[in-house]
Amino acid sequence: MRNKQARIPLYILTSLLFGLKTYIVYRFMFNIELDNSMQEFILFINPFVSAFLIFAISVWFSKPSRQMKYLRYTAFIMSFVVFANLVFYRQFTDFITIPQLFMGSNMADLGSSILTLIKPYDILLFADAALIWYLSKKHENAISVNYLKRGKVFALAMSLLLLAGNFFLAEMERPQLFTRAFDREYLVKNIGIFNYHVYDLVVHSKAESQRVFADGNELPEIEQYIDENVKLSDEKSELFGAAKGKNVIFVNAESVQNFVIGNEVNGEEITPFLNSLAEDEDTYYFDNFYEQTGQGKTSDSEFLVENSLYPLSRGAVFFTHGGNEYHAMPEILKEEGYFSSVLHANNKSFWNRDGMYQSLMIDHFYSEDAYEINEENSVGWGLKDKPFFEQSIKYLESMEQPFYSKLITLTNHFPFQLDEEDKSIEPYDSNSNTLNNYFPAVRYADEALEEFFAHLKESGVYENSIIVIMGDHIGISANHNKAMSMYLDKEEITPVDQVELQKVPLFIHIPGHGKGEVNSTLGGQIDLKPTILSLLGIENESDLYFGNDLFANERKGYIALRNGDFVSDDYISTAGLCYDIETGELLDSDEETDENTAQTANSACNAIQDKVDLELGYSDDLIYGDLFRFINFDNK
Ligand code: GP9
Ligand code: MN
Repeated sequence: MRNKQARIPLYILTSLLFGLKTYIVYRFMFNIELDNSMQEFILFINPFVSAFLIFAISVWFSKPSRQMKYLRYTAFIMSFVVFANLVFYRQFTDFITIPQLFMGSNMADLGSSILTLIKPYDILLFADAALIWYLSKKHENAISVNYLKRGKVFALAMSLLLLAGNFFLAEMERPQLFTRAFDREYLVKNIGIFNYHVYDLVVHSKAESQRVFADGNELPEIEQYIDENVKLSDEKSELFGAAKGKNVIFVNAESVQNFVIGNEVNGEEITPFLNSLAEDEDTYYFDNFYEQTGQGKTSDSEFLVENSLYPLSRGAVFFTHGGNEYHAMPEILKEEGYFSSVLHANNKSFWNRDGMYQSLMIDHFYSEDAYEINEENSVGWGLKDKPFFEQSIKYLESMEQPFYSKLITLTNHFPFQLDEEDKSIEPYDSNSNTLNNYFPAVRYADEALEEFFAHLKESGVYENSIIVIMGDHIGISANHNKAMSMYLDKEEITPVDQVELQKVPLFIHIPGHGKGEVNSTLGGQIDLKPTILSLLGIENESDLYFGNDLFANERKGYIALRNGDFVSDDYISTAGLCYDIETGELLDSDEETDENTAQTANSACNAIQDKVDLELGYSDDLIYGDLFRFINFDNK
């Protein structure tokens, strides 16, 4: 037997160092919200628990050299997992999911962003692994232990005990954590990043098997739900057919949030063109409209618009289910003689668009190759929006009409980089460069849109078209709340504010219409497909979808966000808690039942939550089971 004098087995030392490091990363590098001391405590112990769990496995290798090798490599691999999550988090304020890992091309394409996301001091994340490497190599003989059965059983028992203790506390702190998951931050906060990855793997495999076993039996229940809860009335909206036979030009406005509309920075209007458009008599401007995307960002917003289905809570559905059958807007429009296309000056495989667009039955994709891109006309992610629109006009002009074309902009993308000559307004001045630079970038997008309208008018396409402009998702994440609260002149960004910041602008411009207005109907991206089809006067009764025509009188009255939060006319629910939308106050769950009303506000809010959960679940079922393959819409 070697090494009687070893005080502390290397796997325990490795676990302690690794646990400590991970804790420091959780606490100071991720922006994990801690509401009470119990959460603090759980966050403190879970890195040690997972580290112990993984490193204690080394005792089962009987050869000491193998033990050392195991510790060396796992310490590096696990450090890399922490590092990768950190880089990912800096970009998406979220943790990696298994489907994201298969988005290699996306990760590579992050290009200019990724460099801004890696910091020199990140190297320290590998310091403990390097130390373990050194110790285990240099002093292998001195520190190797040939564990007896007792030592092995101890390691195993301790691992399981620690894990059980951690899970018990987590479940106490967040009942139903594992069944409902809430969001990834909760999972990481409670069980740690490694156990979260294991959990994610299990969920992912379960989803995969769902497709294999789905046979369409699930459909009647979903159809019934939609008939009873979504398609609330057969009555057509007043605007049904208002744009019959017209082209649809849809602009996906990268990262434009609603708070910039009508607002100023340093005393200057941020979006003078969009502000004037909002006032225009041919424009409906929706100022109470939400983005509902998940991890798939732009692609999720596209998915919502084309299908009126929800994207997935994990990964980008464009990637994970790009080969499914759908019954998307381009397919429906094709039957009405429309030609559909997407114009976007980026790599065609980004977000797996080339694959997914075929499933959505989009006729043509004008991607990067269709544009002249050089040093002068590009910045950040690629071709600037002004030359993008300018170069797109020739395609629109020569396109077979009627057409449905979606143009996806790019310049106003994190990190909101602009060339000096494109900056018309000064950045904001706060501790967040992201927010500071956001304003000039949004102004650039606004000017690009103004030019686009002018090009459309010159080309003659304008008169025969309706133009829809929609912000795809937020540009400023909760990481910048301090700066955001300063800009909005608020003491802090409350959970209710956070949800409301998910509003994006929606403009529907119908040349010659004359009845436009600012419309404060509660809506979301899920509503675009029924709205556009109705404007074009296309009946679509047999379809399966979860949105409502924004101009319809009877609507569901709530907008589900992809993380399970929702907004209704009266409430905002976030992280499982209900708030009054007017006052922003938390509804008291112990509130006495008013004798005259059957339900307390809280239970009314919970009733909506149940519907939201059901609806998101049904939408997921349709996607996971690839259920559209069982429906023949031609016969309906
Ligand atoms: C990439 C563009 C940006 O082609 O759509 O994607 P995002 O990062 O916003 O999802
Ligand atoms: Mn985007």
